[in-house]
Amino acid sequence: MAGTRLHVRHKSLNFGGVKNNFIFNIAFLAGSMMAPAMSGCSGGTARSVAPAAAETNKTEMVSVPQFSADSAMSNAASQVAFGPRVPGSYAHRRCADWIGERLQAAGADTVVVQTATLDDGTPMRNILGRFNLGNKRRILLLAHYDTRPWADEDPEPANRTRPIDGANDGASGVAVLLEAARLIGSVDAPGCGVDILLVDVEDSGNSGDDDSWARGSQYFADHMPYGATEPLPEAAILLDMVGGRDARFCREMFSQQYAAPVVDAVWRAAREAGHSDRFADAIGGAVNDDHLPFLRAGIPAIDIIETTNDQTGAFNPTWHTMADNLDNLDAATLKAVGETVITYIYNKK
Ligand code: 1BN
Ligand code: ZN
Repeated sequence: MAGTRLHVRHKSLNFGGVKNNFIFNIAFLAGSMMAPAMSGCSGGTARSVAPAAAETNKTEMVSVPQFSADSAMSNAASQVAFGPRVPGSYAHRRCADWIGERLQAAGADTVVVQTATLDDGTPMRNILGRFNLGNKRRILLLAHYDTRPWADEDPEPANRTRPIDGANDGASGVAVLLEAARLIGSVDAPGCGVDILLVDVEDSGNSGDDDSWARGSQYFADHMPYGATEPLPEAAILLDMVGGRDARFCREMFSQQYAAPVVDAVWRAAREAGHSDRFADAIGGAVNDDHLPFLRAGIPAIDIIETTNDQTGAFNPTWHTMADNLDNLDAATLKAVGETVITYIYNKK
């Protein structure tokens, strides 16, 4: 088939071991997460989670549409061109409108826009594009589109009150997911339902205040816009900072601890797509990110995020600095992540 790659579909599920060590000094999150995440994984929530695929040893060929790194880069450039997407700003509103239009144009069955005013007066808008609505077995893909109002990690003190472009931290995940939406909404639809969620108000948090991060996701998890009898997504995959130069992704620690089968399946998809060099079979840092509200809600959720950068030992050196701009975005990284996600989705039934 033109524009597609053929892959072997492995129909067995892998359940990896659970590790229990923490870095990034946010181990206290584990205590608050343990009960809800564990009960969700054992099916103890009010909503039902669709059963995992039956385990068999059969393999079959599936066609995987071709992810365009050029389109992804152009998606990132469009976002950066709006200016910093700081909640409450004109650039942020225009970017949110544009995301909704792009999901419609990609062929979403419906686009749900969730708006709220948060406690401190911050206007919030989450945008959800739903594909293959007839399919009850669903995967949720998400990324935040807001950008940090302050470059507070910038080496130059004068820059630390300035807003960032957020080419990597914000635009990269959205860029990959809008390109994925284009493929998923095309004639070459995958065998599962896909929800693509662009969340707001992730990045206005303060260190020392865990709940001040990922506020759009917290709101979404508290107000999931699904029908009363609709199963929750089987898995959620967060893309955050997926465009760093030569980035390598390790298994984010909360993801590995609470959603190991999803991590395994995504890392297997990376291998099938030829990106084992980018998706290392190693444990990375633990990050207070948009996947945590979903884990707490009982949805196995993982975070694809760069946490073991060679220079910093943690995030990309551009993190929360003025250098988080288009010049430092790596098309090859976007491609590796995009091909991995698409391979994962098209191997799902
Ligand atoms: C990820 C990208 N995050 C912010 N920008 C989440 C985070 C929260 C990272 C607290 C470090 C500390
Ligand atoms: Zn950030």
